[in-house]
Amino acid sequence: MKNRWWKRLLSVAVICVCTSGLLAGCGPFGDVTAQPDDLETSSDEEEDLIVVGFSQIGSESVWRTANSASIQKAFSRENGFFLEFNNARQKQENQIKAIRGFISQRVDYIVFSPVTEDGWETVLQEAKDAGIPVILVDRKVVVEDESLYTTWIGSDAEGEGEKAGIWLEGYLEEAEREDESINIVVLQGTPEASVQLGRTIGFESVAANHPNWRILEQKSADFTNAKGEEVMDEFIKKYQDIDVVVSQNDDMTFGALKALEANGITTGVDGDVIVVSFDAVHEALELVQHGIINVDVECNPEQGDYIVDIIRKLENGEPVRKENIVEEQVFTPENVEQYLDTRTY
Ligand code: GZL
Repeated sequence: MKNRWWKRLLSVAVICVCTSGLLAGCGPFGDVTAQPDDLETSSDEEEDLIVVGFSQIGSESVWRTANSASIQKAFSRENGFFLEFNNARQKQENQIKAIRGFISQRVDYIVFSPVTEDGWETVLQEAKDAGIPVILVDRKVVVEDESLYTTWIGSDAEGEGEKAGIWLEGYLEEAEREDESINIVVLQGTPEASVQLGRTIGFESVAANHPNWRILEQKSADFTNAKGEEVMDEFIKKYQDIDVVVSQNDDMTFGALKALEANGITTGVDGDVIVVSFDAVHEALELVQHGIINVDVECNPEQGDYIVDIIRKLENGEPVRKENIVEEQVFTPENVEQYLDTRTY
């Protein structure tokens, strides 16, 4: 285990600067938080803490909050880590500034979830030149030189989109509506986010097999509740006959349900409109249980332990896969009951 006393000292010094910034408001580049009691003098075991700089996209959704909780729980001092956590508030420039801050602090690892796919080459090259491994989590980047990051852990977004389409195929068949003209609107996540593109491509790949499925419009509601309500209201005013709402995360679904209800439109198992959602956070699964949401395709936010396992392997000089997909499932009113009490988010 590399002796990290000088990094620890520097990190504490930087924390002092950022914390003083925090005392006067947010840190220099988004919200910077460090582990509690970081100002204690370092002792032997502390000198061996693995210093991780984490740039989180923001706090736009229930899923993101669960993802952040998973990271902060996994990268604890008890587990041998010193975590510096930055919330970029949905801005790529804040993520880039945070990563540059981690480079100047010479952290041991940089871990981040890229808000969108493009625009990372320069800062990732800087991290590579500094000899700091970069681990991607949740969303992906598009770079020519894939050596700019060590590995990626996350969900198969395209597979999630396909699962939604396959579920809809089965549902319509069972309802003997497989030959009916089906009007679909799609609430998309953040433009150019890998997960939004993946879910879109995946669902479209299934829809392409059904000439009677008409995707009336796909529009970004940026993964938020408020925008979901706003865009759904627009769809309702624009299209007279919507049969299916595909919403690429539960927060947008919550907003869409408000707009539908405000217009007297019912949803779910016995409703006017079929609702297909993604993420499967607890609050949404309760709506699946009550038949308000027809199906929820899980996107597992609990990636902290996966990343810790990968860092342990890297610390021991063991090889790691370039891509690591987390386990996920699909929830419907028929199967959700058995999971509700045991899920942690
Ligand atoms: C999915 C993740 C998405 C979630 C949203 O991997 O990037 O971002 O589906 C979150 O809830 O905002």
